[in-house]
Order: sequence, then structure tokens, then C-alpha cells
Amino acid sequence: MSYEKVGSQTHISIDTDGDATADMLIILDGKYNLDAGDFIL
Ligand SMILES: [Ca+2]
Repeated sequence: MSYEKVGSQTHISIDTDGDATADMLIILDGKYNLDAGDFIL
């Protein structure tokens, strides 16, 4: 899982099958500093 700030949003990319290509993208409206502790996966 990784995230990047894009403009005024934060994009979270999640690779669910381990092939190094993101399969899910979550877009947060706003800029956030995230870490693994912010998620329950
Ligand atoms: Ca993948």
C-alpha cells in the first residue's frame, strides 16, 4: 500500500495480489499524512 498527495487530494494505492500494480485506488478529498496504523486491513 502506498499513498501520494495529488493536488488537493490524497490518493491511496493498494496492491491486493502482490504483482506491484495497484488494484484499488482510494481518493481522499484533502491532504493527509497516513501510516499503517490508520488502516485496519
Ligand atoms: Ca496488483
